[in-house]
Amino acid sequence: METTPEIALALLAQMKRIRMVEEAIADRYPEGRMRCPTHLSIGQEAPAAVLGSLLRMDDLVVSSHRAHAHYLAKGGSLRALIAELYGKETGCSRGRGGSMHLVDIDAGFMGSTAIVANSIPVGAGLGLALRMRHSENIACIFLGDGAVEEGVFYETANFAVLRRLPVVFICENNGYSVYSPLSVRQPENRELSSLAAAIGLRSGCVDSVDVLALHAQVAERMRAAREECLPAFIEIKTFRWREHCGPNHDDDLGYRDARLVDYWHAHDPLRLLQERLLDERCITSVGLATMERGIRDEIEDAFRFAEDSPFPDPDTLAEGVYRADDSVGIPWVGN
Ligand SMILES: Cc1ncc(C[n+]2csc(CCOP(=O)(O)OP(=O)(O)O)c2C)c(N)n1
Ligand SMILES: [Mg+2]
Repeated sequence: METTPEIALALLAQMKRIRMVEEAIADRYPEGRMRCPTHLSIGQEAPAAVLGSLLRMDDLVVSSHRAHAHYLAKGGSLRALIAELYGKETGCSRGRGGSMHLVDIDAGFMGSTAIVANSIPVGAGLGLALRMRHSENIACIFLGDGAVEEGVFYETANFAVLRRLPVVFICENNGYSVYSPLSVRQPENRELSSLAAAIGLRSGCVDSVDVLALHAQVAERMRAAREECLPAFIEIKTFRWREHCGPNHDDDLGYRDARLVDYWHAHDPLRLLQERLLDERCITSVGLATMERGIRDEIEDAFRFAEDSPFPDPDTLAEGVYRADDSVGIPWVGN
């Protein structure tokens, strides 16, 4: 698929939106009204934006603890995300789940969970359901490099290969599981994509610095996965800018080499894409300001909505996320 100027602009808008939403969350977090742990994707917006542009509305997605970007890029409601962080009844998990438990079934975002790797088999189950119904849709599983160290990843990958499930594993490799770099978790020179390839997944590794190149490479791999109906693993090299959990920077702790941090700040995929689109006159500085104003308005609206929404009635907490009369079937998969 050719990465047209329209796609490039949509990628820029989505990445900007994700970053501005998360910066707004980080700015307001110290007010103490978002009482859940929050894992931000600032710096690593590119994989979510690219997948969001390539997945169809009726493809299905699962993710894990760092899921705001995936949820938003798949079309999850921003108002319901912010209300969830505020613990409000109007949140996407009715205020019961917080930042790590996002869901928007209408958008095909089937859920994110806090236990590393535990949404991986759920994604394969969605793929199995799609295959059994001869659907042309795919299930996309977002996971981090740390999740590849969980046994359930291997069981699920094996099952997906065995049953030729329409499943794409998107591994955001930011090089760290909390404070531990890959170098203390995996033998030297081992690529995660080679591990996945050894199990039989169509596998490859791509860099996210050049967002348009990333889009073209992922588009080709997604096309193959869809048309040949073979499960795939796409490792995307990326970098988180803030602390593992929370709104702050933690580079003073020294667990990441300063040169690595400097490299990624100098090669911010979002800034590089923006500069390129300005250079190539795909967008003017006035157009950019209009884009930013629109996003800012949307964010203001979402925070106002969250603040004005009620907390859950304590007597209803045992109801869980879905009310008894809610239809929770997957519209395209059937009940
Ligand atoms: C089963 C399990 N073990 C440990 C944790 C604690 N934990 C939360 S996030 C995380 C790191 C995961 O790293 P990665 O998958 O690379 O995702 P990233 O945070 O880098 O996006 C860990 C160990 C957990 N939530 N679940
Ligand atoms: Mg990681």
